[in-house]
Amino acid sequence: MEPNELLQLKKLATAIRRDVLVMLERVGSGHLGGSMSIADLMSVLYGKRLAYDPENPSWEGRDRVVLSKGHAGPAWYAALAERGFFDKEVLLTLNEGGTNLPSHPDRTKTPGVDMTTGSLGQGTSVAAGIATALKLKKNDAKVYLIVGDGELNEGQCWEAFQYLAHYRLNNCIVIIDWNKRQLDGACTEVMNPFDLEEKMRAFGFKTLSVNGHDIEALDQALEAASAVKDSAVCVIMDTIKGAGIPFFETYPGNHSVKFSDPACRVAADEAIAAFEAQLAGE
Ligand SMILES: Cc1ncc(C[n+]2csc(CCOP(=O)(O)OP(=O)(O)O)c2C)c(N)n1
Ligand SMILES: [Mg+2]
Repeated sequence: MEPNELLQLKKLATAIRRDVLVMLERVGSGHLGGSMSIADLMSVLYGKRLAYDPENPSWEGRDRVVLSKGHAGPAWYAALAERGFFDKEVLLTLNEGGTNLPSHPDRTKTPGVDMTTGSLGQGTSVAAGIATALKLKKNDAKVYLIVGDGELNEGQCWEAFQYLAHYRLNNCIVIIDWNKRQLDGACTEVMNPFDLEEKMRAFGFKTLSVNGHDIEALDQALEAASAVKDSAVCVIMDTIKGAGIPFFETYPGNHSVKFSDPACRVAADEAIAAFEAQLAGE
């Protein structure tokens, strides 16, 4: 990757992290950890890999994104705003009455949001349906399905994966955010997912593993995933819940942060200032 392209993608990831913090702190609480773990992915998708037109969000040729772990909506909204789907001021309406940015994505409300999600597991089935429809229509667009590791507790995911594998739907790239934590603890303690790569392979997928915070590696993994021809494909992203802000990486309540805790406000304000300085300095 050209150094300048890498720099631009890093800046986009930083802007997404900054925007998420500003949004969540303003509204007083929200899903910080799972938003931060996909910030670099959102940057690579919206800064490089996806075909889309912010002026025409329902353009038929667009790649589709299904954020099945819908509670990470703020990271998606930040990416969409940064890439011109709507004004950045709209971000400040997150979760307000009448907003177009509900805490969980709603395809009827937000330009660029292709599927309503939030009830974990369901996004996997609709992504499989979208991928099937695209194949039937001979539309070469891809579906990027983002699934949480805790979300995999939902049996529905495994039905959808079996379907994707059986029909060799290589146009649906399954991306698992392996941040090792779910709502109230470590995945291995709450409901052990065991070896995800081995498991997906046993389900008939071609699998790739990547550091989900290494932008260049992520881009390469998605490139390789796009080139898979004859089978379903899954990218397992090794990530950190709360990534990018050391305080929140280790904060036990990093799934849904309450900013009534003064320590969280201080950490968020310091991180926002640091991100602003980085963005201004480059
Ligand atoms: C069907 C369903 N059950 C429970 C919830 C509540 N819930 C929201 S997020 C979450 C944990 C998800 O963990 P994970 O998929 O690992 O998300 P991440 O770590 O990326 O935030 C749960 C149980 C939900 N949204 N949907
Ligand atoms: Mg998780």
